Amino acid sequence: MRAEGLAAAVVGGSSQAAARLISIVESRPEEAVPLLRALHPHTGRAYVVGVTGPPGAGKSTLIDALVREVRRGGRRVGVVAVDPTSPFTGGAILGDRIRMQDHSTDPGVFVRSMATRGHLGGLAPATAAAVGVLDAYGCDLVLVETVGAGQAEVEIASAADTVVLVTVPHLGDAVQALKAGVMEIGDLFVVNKADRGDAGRTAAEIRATLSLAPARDGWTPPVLLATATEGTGVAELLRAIGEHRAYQEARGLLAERRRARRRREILRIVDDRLRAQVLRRAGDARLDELAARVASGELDPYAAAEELLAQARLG
Ligand SMILES: Nc1nc2c(ncn2[C@@H]2O[C@H](COP(=O)(O)OP(=O)(O)OP(=O)(O)O)[C@@H](O)[C@H]2O)c(=O)[nH]1
Ligand SMILES: [Mg+2]
Repeated sequence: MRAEGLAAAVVGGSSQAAARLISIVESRPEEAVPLLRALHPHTGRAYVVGVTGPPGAGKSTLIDALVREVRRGGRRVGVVAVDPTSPFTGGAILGDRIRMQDHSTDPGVFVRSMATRGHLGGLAPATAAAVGVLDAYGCDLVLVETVGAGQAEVEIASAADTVVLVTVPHLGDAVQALKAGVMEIGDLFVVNKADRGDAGRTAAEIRATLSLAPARDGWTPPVLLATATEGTGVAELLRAIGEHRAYQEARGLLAERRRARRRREILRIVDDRLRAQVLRRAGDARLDELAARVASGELDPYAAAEELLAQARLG
C-alpha cells in the first residue's frame, strides 16, 4: 500500500493499518516520516494519560480496569505499553506484563506494546509516534504505561496531558522518590493494592510531602486509593483525570503543555538531522580519529567538536 493509502486507512479506522504503521515506526523510522506527516492533520483530538510507577505496582491491572470503565461510556481507547525489556536483563515476556487479553475482541480498544530493545530512532519518539497513530485512528483516550525508572520512561510519561503515578502501601520509596523529585511529574497519585491495608497512611504521607512543594499551576495533585484487581477506585480515578483535564482546559494550560511538548519534539528532530548531517559530511572515520586524539590528550572534546562542525560547514 502506498504511503497516503496506509495513512488514509488509519484515519478511516482500520486497526490493521494502525498496527502496520506502528510497526514501520519501530523498524524503519525514516520510512514512517511521510506517513506520520500525512496523519498530523488528523491528530490532537485524543487525550493522553501517562501511567507510571514502580515495577509491579499494578499499572497494567489499573489500565485494564480503566479501559473497561471508559468502554462503558462508549469512548474509544488506545493503550501503549512501553516494555522495559533491557538488553542486559532480558526482561519479561510482553504478554506477561500487559494482561489486556480481555479486550482483544472489542474493536473500540487498541492495545500495543513497544519494547525497549532494538529501537532505531529511540523509544520516546517511537512512543510519541504510536500515540499519534492512535489519535488519528480515532481513540478518544490514549493510556501510556511506563515503568518509572529511566530517563526515557520519565520523558515518555511527561509527554502526556495527565500523568498518573501509581504506588503501593508500605513503599517508603514512594515518599523518598517524591523527595528526590523523581515523581514531581505526577498530576494524580494512586495508592493501589489498598486491599493490603495501610494505604490510607501511605496516601497521607504522599499528601504531606506534596504539601511541601509549591503547587504547579495552582493544581494540588489528588491522592486516591484503589484496588485495581477488584475495580475499586477506578471510576474515581477516571473522574479525577476528567477534572484535571477540565482544570487545564479552563486555564489554557493544556494548550500550553502541548505547545511545550511540540517544542521538544521539533528540537529533537533538529538534533537528529544536524547530527546526521555532520556525520554524513565529516564521516564516521573522522569522528573516530578525533575521538582517539581526545582520548590521548592531544585535543580537548570542545576543539574536536569544533573541527567536526567546521568540516561539515555548520560551525
Ligand atoms: N492485592 C492486589 N494485587 C494487585 C492489585 N493490582 C494489581 N495486583 C497484582 O499485582 C501484580 C502486578 O500487577 P501488574 O498490573 O502487572 O503491575 P504493573 O505495575 O503493570 O507491573 P510491570 O508492568 O511489570 O511494572 C499482579 O499479580 C496483579 O494481579 C491490587 O489492587 N491488589
Ligand atoms: Mg505492566
